[in-house]
Amino acid sequence: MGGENRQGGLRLWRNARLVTMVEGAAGLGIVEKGAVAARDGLIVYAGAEADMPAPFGQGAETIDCEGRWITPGLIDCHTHLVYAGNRANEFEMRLAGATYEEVARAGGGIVSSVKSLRAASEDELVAQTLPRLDALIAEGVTTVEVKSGYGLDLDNEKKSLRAARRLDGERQVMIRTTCLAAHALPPEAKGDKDAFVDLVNETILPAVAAEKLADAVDGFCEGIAFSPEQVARVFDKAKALGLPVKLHADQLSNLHGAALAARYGALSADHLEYTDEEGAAAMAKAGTVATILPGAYYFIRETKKPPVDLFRRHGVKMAVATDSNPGTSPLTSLLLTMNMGATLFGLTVDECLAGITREAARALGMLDRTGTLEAGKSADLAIWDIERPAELVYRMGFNPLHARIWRGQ
Ligand code: DI6
Ligand code: FE
Repeated sequence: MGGENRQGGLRLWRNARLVTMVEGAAGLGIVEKGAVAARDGLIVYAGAEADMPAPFGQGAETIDCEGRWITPGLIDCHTHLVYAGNRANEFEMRLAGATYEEVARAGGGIVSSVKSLRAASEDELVAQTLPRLDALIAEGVTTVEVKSGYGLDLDNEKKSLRAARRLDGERQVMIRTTCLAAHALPPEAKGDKDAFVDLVNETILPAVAAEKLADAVDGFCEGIAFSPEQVARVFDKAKALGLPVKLHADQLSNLHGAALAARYGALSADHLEYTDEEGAAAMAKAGTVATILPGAYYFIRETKKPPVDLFRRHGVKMAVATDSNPGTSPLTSLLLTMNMGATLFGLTVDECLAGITREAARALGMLDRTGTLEAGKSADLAIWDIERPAELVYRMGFNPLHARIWRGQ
């Protein structure tokens, strides 16, 4: 059987235990003695092996999973994976007692990553990003969201997004790109945030949209970044260009970013340490996903936890992601991220696993294509050498991945 033939052919993973993550099913949607069949890169059956329609078993290339667990391929729905250099020097300064603000005044912070990114070519950016992407992939990740936001001018935002778009040509992975031009004020803006928002709206976003470089638009709503009014202007532009929005909201203070995101029907609001009940209620009403980012909380030694109980009570869906970035979360492990979410914020195992599969897909507006084991979705699977799903959340620095399947391969 040739490779081409196989690609279109039927494949069957049998003798497996499934974490289907199907919406509405109890807990993780577990199926003992399960099977997954795929054709043309799509799942055609996922469920009990005994109930599988006979045609899916006939002539299929069959893989005996020997009782291993299968989950949907993992999804990291919030990363700043494309950057140049690193900020280990700032980490050392902070360990020696400097604050984040002092580091920024000494020429560090986001602006130092802007300098490095502007100096790097697109090829260099791709080359520097691949090891980080490979670390994610090694743990069964099949979809990664990647933000710009270290370019902060037209050419460099486009360069970042082009580098991000190239990643799925280099590896078997689905990449979603997000334009985060409203991330920080570049030095040449000389403190004029409104004028920079004009540049974002009149120049950067239209070009990015015209060249189809971004699947969504994000902003950083914070005292050290942009005000709710400035973010609203960016969102108005994104809507006019037909792009969905997301927001870095309430990370360091409560500017009511969660409610702002909800008002714009955002796919997600992210961080949310300082979000209040009004914000949680608004998110629930709008169907805006709360993306929990324990890596940043841990790394900057934040003490205010996101209001997980409020999200539960109001029925806000929660995703969990690495926020992989050089300044506040140099983290490239979704497994460790889940452990942090559970240990630091009290997320349950079910919430953690939903957060890196189904809810992460929802946060990207991709729930119709991935995030659960269901017929019609992309055959993106992770097969694990574990006895029970809790092990994926429980261990630290150990990778029990047996195999990663991307689009049936
Ligand atoms: N919030 C964060 O934690 C990162 N960006 C953001 O909006 C920080 C990015 C950095 O320091 O490089
Ligand atoms: Fe972020």
